[in-house]
Amino acid sequence: MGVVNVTPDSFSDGGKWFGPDDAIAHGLELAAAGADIVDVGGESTRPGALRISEDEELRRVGPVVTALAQAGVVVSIDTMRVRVAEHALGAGARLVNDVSGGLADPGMAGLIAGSRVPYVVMHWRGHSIDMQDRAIYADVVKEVTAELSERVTALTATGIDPAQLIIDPGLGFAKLPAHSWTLMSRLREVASLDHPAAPFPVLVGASRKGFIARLLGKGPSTPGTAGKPRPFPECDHATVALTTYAALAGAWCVRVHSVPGNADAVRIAARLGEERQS
Ligand code: PMM
Repeated sequence: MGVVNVTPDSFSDGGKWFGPDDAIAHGLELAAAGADIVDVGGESTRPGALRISEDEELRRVGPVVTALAQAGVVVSIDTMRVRVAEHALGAGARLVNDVSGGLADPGMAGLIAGSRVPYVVMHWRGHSIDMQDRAIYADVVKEVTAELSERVTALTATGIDPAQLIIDPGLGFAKLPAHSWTLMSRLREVASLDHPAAPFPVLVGASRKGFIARLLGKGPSTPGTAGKPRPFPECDHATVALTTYAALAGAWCVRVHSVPGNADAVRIAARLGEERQS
């Protein structure tokens, strides 16, 4: 899954594809480079980000979803809002990626149940403005899987088919770097939720996240110290390393900002997986 952030301020590539023409060209480029899905989002979710209005979100993503879908690209809409998801599905999007797992907008579950599209349910504890205050865990794997299990139970109770659901540990969302590393290293446990339909397909969004930038940056990596994180675009080789690991751990999809190295890593892992099974 290649990412098109139609935002002026996203975590890792904010402002680069803010105009619709640049965003559309970038989406086509990601698809040509081997992305099976292009994820279009209009709202930044970097830690501390303020929300934008629904109309502004629609204005940002509408033309991009329409043009990419018309060009035959499989488009995913990255939104927490039912109205944006509905508009995007009407414009040809085929998957809804909701970082709030249905918690931000009570109308989302009804749309997903009615439209039967695949739906990414990410682990989320609250909006970006203060999400890092909620990064408190005694056992991060246990708590994230329990909270995702609760979401899956609530969503399927509204009529969503469990086969529509893809789960995501939400790396960096209400997580300190140590939490993201633990979750990343134990992806198979994340997939095995306490639900009759488990294991679920897992999507991993590690690309250019702060936990990578801090590990590879200069100096001490403890938040609040003078350690300087590595700039985000320089984290792409490390992202490929994590993609290889995720794919070998059985992940269904990786959400990445730069496609070529990651597409190769997925194919390498698939080939190794075949070999292990033979
Ligand atoms: N991360 C971001 C945005 N959307 N969606 C899913 N499912 N998983 C993620 O980890 C995720 C996401 C934030 O990353 P960006 O702003 O750097 O693209």
